[in-house]
Formats: sequence, structure tokens, C-alpha cells
Amino acid sequence: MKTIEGNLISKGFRIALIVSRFNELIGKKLLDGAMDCLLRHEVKDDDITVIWVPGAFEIPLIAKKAGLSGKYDAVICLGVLIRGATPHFEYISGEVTKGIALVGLELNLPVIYGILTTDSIEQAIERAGAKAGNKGWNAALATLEMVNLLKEIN
Ligand code: DLZ
Repeated sequence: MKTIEGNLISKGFRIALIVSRFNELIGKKLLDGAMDCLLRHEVKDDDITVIWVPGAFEIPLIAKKAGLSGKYDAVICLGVLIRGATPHFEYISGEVTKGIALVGLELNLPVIYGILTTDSIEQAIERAGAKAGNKGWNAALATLEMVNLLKEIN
């Protein structure tokens, strides 16, 4: 039996992080978590590019642009969508989720989904460095594993 899996050795990886400015306070916490994970796995600060976009809806286009540039081994998408009183949340979260998945498939590149979709700001805070961990950290870890996994398969 042959098993293929990605390790977490990450020296030399070049990573783009795309972060939504909407709900910026929480987005910054996700970014802090992702940076902590990348740096502690020996990704160099100089090899990390952070790109801010106005809102989560803009993430897929910029993820595609970053991916197409050929400068990155992976793109991490970070943002926070909080349900409001109108159906806006459903429309935006559906499009963002589809868009991010599509970019990864089209470009054959790890494009990682680090978007919180929550019912309340409290739930978002819990997932951005409080009692439910930091989903930015988790997204970065998944990124390192995926870059290595693709290398293994190739
Ligand atoms: C408009 C909007 C709303 C209502 N909520 C959020 C949100 O919770 N999180 C987020 O990242 N962005 C939100 N936006 C902004 C949209 O993503 C987008 O930036 C604008 O509709 C402009 O295209």
C-alpha cells in the first residue's frame, strides 16, 4: 500500500494572504494567527505578502490575480462574514465560497478558505483567537500541508 500525505516542512514557501477589511478588527486577529503559524514553520517574513481587499466578496478575484502571477506557492483567504437582518449574508458567503473553490481548481494551486461565517460577532471573536482557537492559524497550517501534498503527488 502506498500512502501519500503532506508534511509541514515549509522552508522557502512563498505565500500570499488576502484579507478582507470588512470586520477588520477580527480579520487582523485571523491574520495574526496565520502569520504566527507560517513564521513558526520557517516561512520567511520576506516570502509572505499580505493583500487587503475591501470585503470578502472581492477576495476571489484578487486570489486569482495573485495565483496567476506565479509568485506564490499558495494563497490564503481570510475574512469574516457575520449574518445580518437581511439575506445579504447568504448571497455574499455563497459567492465567496464558490469563488475561492473555483480559483484553486482553475489554477491548480492551494487556495485556502479561512473565512469565518458566523451568526454573531461573539462567535467570530471566539474563532479569532479566543475560546475556539484561531481559524487563521488553522488555515495557514492547512496551506503548508497542501503545498507539500501537491509536491508529493507530483
Ligand atoms: C456589504 C457587506 C456586508 C453586509 N457584510 C460583509 C461582511 O460581513 N463581511 C465582509 O467581508 N464583507 C461584507 N460586505 C462587503 C462585501 O463583501 C463587498 O465588499 C461589498 O459588497 C462591495 O462589493
